[in-house]
Amino acid sequence: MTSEAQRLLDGDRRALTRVLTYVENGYAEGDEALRELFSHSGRAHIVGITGSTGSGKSTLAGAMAREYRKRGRTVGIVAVDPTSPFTHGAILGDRIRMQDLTSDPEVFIRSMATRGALGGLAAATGDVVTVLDAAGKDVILVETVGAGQDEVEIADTAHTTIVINVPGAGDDMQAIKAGILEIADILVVNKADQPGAESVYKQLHIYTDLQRREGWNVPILKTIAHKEQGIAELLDEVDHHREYLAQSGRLEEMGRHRARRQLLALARTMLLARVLDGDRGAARVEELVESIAEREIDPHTAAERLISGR
Ligand SMILES: Nc1nc2c(ncn2[C@@H]2O[C@H](COP(=O)(O)OP(=O)(O)OP(=O)(O)O)[C@@H](O)[C@H]2O)c(=O)[nH]1
Ligand SMILES: [Mg+2]
Repeated sequence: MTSEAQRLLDGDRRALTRVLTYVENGYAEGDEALRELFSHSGRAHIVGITGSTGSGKSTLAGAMAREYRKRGRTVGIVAVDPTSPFTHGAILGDRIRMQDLTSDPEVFIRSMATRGALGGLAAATGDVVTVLDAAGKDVILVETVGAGQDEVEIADTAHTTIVINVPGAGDDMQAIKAGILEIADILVVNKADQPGAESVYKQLHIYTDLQRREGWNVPILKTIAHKEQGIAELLDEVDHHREYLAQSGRLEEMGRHRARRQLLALARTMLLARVLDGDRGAARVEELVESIAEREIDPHTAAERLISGR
């Protein structure tokens, strides 16, 4: 084992910071660390927190982390910054909101400002989670903005997905429209101190009554994140969900599902990289593109030739 991975396992925070940087940037040192750390991961409970911009994801994550610490559990927080990595104020804001947490050695906060060099958002996030898991964090909170594909991918990584709703987002419940509610294991109405919260709460009840899911009834909780209200109940529901996953066999099933997805995604990337390797590969692609465009060959046959090297 490299000394860096060993230091991380021994609880060295600076080693953890460095390994995360390697992993996020897709450096070879990151791949090496991931290989070594993988067998040490798989213990953490991974919680996805998603919701629209400004719905209070970071505030809620901070409040949850404080409550977890009261319960003696260690925490990792991964904030995946939305669209514009350089101009967005989220990271600075998060620092201020979570300042008291940063002095706690048992809490580790990582804001990801950039998309991973290798496989886009989800791949890098999954690897960052694996590293924090191996570093011994009991709970890992992953914050993503509910804007499209990303939070669905997060639902694939998280054991428990919390979807935040807030009052004042219009009557028509954007989350319902966007289909984000379907990935929720727990629904939260944050900003319950604001007018309209009760109406959002009622709409969510109607929605979940219609949705009835096998084995798990999606709870709906009200929180006031910046006042740390409703947080203990939320943690209880996360624990409750974890128990449900373990007892129903879903936890094991999720592990297999994730393993299959990772294996196939990596194999696909590696195979393609091999086929496209070097100038010859690129030239061969251009030749085949030309042949398809000229209708001399169909795409299916062309792909077979590309792969078999004929
Ligand atoms: N009134 C009220 N304000 C809240 C509550 N929770 C969070 N806020 C405030 O809402 C604002 C946005 O909170 P954030 O935690 O940054 O929201 P976010 O979802 O992480 O935002 P992005 O990361 O930018 O998408 C901050 O000013 C918070 O203080 C709440 O329960 N009630
Ligand atoms: Mg945030």
